[in-house]
Formats: sequence, C-alpha cells, structure tokens
Amino acid sequence: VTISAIQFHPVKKPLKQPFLTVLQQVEAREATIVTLRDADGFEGYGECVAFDTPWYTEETVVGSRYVMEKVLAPLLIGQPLSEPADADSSFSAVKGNHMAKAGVEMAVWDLFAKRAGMPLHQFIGGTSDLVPAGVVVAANKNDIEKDIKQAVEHGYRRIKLKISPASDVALLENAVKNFPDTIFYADANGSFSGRAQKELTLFDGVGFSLIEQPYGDQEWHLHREARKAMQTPICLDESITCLEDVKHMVEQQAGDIIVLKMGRLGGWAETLKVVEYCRQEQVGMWVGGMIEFGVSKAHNLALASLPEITWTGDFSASDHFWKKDIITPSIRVEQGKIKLSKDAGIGYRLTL
Ligand code: OSB
Ligand code: MG
Repeated sequence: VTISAIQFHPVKKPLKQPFLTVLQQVEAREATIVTLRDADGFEGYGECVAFDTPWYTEETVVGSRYVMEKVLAPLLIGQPLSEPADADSSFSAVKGNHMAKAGVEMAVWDLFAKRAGMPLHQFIGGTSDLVPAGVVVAANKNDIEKDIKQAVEHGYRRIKLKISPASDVALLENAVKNFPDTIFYADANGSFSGRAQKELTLFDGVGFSLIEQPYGDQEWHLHREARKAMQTPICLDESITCLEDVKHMVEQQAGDIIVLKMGRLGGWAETLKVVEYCRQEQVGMWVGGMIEFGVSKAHNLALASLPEITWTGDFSASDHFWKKDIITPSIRVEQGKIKLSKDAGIGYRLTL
C-alpha cells in the first residue's frame, strides 16, 4: 500500500455550551481533519485533537498542522506500507508531537480497514458492536444535580464529574447518592497538585468508581501515596503519554486504571501496545474524550470495542457538543449505548 496524497481540512465550531475544567474554559473547538488516499483510490480519515493553545498538552492546532504538513506527510507519501503499523514506524525519527502523528496515523488505519472491506472495530479485533456511553458534567457547583438529571434522561449511565480542591464534597456526595443506578467518575485534571493529601482523601467517601489524575503529570509519588491512602481507584490520564509511562505507573504502583487517548499516545500502533500490556498486567482501561469531532470519536468507538476495555469511556452523542457534527450518520446514544457502524473503516462519511 502506498499513500499518494494527504489533505488537511481545518474545522472550527462553537460548543453548544462552554466546557469548564480547572485548566480552561472551552467555548469553541478547532481541529484538523486528515484525509489520505492510496494509489488504488482508497481513502482514510483521521483527526488531530490538539487544542488551540497548550493548556492540556504542549501541542497546538497551528503547530500540529505545521508538523503534519511539513514533516509527517513527506515521510509517508510514496513509502510502501505492508501493514498499518508501518506508518508509526515511518515517523520514528520525529520527537514527540503525538497528536500530529496520531492525526495522520489513524487515517492510515482507516484506509487499511477500508481496503480489507471491514469495519475498523473488527479490523483491530473488537468483539462488541455496542459501546456504553458516558458523558462529562463540568458544571458549576450549584446546578450539578440539574446537569446530572439531564444526562440521565438522555440515557447516560456513566457520568464523569470534574472536581478540584474547591468542589463541595457534601454536595457531590448527595448528588451521587441521589442517582444510585449511575456510575460516577471524578476527574481532577491535576488540580490537587501542591495541596495537602487530606484535601484529596476527603473525596474518598463520595462514591466515585475512580478518581482521574488528582496530581500533576510527573507527580508519580503523590499518586502512589494517594493510592495507598484511598479506597477509590486512582486513574491516570495526563501522565500516560506512551507505553513506558504505563510500565512506570505499574512499577511505581502509582495507579490502578488508565485513560487511553490515541492523540496523547501517538496513534493506534502505540495504543494497541498499551492495551496488550494492560491486559497482561491487569491494569483497567477506558477510552477518554477530547471534546472531539466525529472522526476521532469513530476511531475511539472502534478502540472501545476491544474486549480488554471494560470501563466505560467518554462517549457522548454527536449532538452533545455540536449543533451539527462533521460526519454522517451522526453518533447517537440509545438506551445508554452507541451502536457501531457496519460499514468499512470508521464507518462514517465526512460532511465537512
Ligand atoms: O481531562 O479528560 C480530560 C476534554 C478535553 C481535555 C481533557 C479532558 C477532557 C474530558 C473529556 O474530560 C470530554 C469529552 O470529550 O467527553
Ligand atoms: Mg482527564
């Protein structure tokens, strides 16, 4: 297989509602859709999930476009690929820039699945075509119950609440108790960094199934201490940028569960290595969200179809963030689940 052309399509859309985290208030999303084509006319689609400024990772929309166009595309075009993992290998001389790499690499995996005439989820070994949905409630303290109620009415059975040392623990505890059939995760985005451990352990009794990234990316020892002090499983997101980081987490006993984000890990090849390692080491896994458009979401849904991935991920419907997504059909949540497409590759067409 030889990639003969790559195109980059900027997209920008306002969110229906601002997405609040301790790091950033996101009101609009800018991303880059990657389309590539091989000599036989097959196509593949990817999406680069870097944000416009480096508030979540170092990469940016503008920087990742430069790397994709000027560095990665020339390494890929004209190179014979015998399997999709060869795309990642062809980028091996390029340091970092995982989101740029993933944007291009994921399109290659889509193209290979399309050549094989298989849905991407089957192509990578997925066994389920129904993926449980999960949504993030990044609400202000006071109207948290209203947002939870609305999410439950939309069919979500797993809700992730954004927390910080400023969160009202009693209010959260009450909210979680009032929805006994809903699974709650908490995501701190590193906001307990520099705080006394007891500020975090206060949240142990809330009833969260896990607490995601209480401390900073590199604060492995603090995550290790938190894990020893708490009943609630510790889950790492920002800390996990490659397989070596997962190995480090296990050696340091710094976490029980990880969030898989193909953008942060650099694409399918590295992610599938991480999945295999976590399966062997019995590390829990789920697929995280990046407030992304449908192309990235479709890749994530394929990933979540793997039998090793047992925790529910950040999977909201197309109409959760967007008035109109960039794919057709749009992603819908029915009875708390998303049905995967039977069509080849990611299974969705672009409506850019
Ligand atoms: O920390 O998981 C995070 C969105 C953007 C950047 C970081 C994170 C998030 C989310 C997921 O919380 C939101 C989603 O896409 O469902
Ligand atoms: Mg997170």
